[in-house]
Amino acid sequence: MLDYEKYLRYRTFPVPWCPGCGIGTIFKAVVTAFAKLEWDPNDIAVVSGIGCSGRLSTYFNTNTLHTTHGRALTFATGIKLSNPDKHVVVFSGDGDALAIGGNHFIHACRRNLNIKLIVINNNIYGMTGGQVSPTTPTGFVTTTTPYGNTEPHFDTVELAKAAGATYVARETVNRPRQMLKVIEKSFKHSGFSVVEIVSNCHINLGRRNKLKHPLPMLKWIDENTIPLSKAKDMSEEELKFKYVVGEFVHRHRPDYLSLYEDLVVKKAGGDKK
Ligand SMILES: Cc1ncc(C[n+]2csc(CCOP(=O)(O)OP(=O)(O)O)c2C)c(N)n1
Repeated sequence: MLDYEKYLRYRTFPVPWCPGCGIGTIFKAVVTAFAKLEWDPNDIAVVSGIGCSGRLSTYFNTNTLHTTHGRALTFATGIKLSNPDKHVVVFSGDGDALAIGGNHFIHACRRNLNIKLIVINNNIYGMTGGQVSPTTPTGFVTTTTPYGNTEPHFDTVELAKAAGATYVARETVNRPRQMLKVIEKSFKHSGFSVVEIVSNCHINLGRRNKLKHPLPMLKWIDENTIPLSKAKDMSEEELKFKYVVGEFVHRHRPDYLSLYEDLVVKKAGGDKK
């Protein structure tokens, strides 16, 4: 029996998310991964931005930091640089990670510090009532696109790959076992990892798009989910608006801190730990 309860900060419960929200499934997967890896709660720092996903850090019985909108990765960078031995896990919504925090996202991928980013992509600005986000599917109605979204959406995975992240995966809340697997692998990885989890916001996205209950919204995600192995034989046209899931990148590249340490040893005569 996995002892994941020691990672839960019960005094802050109950959790604030709407009934049926996918964030609960993600929360369970992350504490399970902590327990499987037997990480000491004192050695973990959970950092989050602002939004429904940003609320997550409050409920972990670890070191936690609930930061400002879009800036979770900057705080996490500071924590990792000053505490290289801590496991730094970041939660960010799609707006947090790819709109206001988009610049930090690409440079964190490029820099390759050993930080584990989980992007909770519910395709909308959930907490503030449903404004369009960089991942809102084209055509979807939101409070700021009442006639439907005309913009193409960002693909988190392609962005992370192009920017240099060394572990990149995508899963959905409909696939908890596969989700746990990629989260665990990202936690074991040494370097900057991006795991995107596609989640449901039936309240602020679904209800304006005929998906106002958890089940139809989860079904819609499921119908648009394609495993990577199958996607390889499909055309770009067929994959339009689909969530291709699986592991996209798992490669080694020296992480920022090891390169920096080497430099200090070489140039300044310092000691390598
Ligand atoms: C600098 C700044 N701009 C705007 C806001 C308002 N704000 C709070 S949460 C949020 C959107 C959150 O959306 P997302 O990051 O996708 O997370 P979700 O709530 O969907 O999990 C916005 C715009 C803010 N708090 N700070």
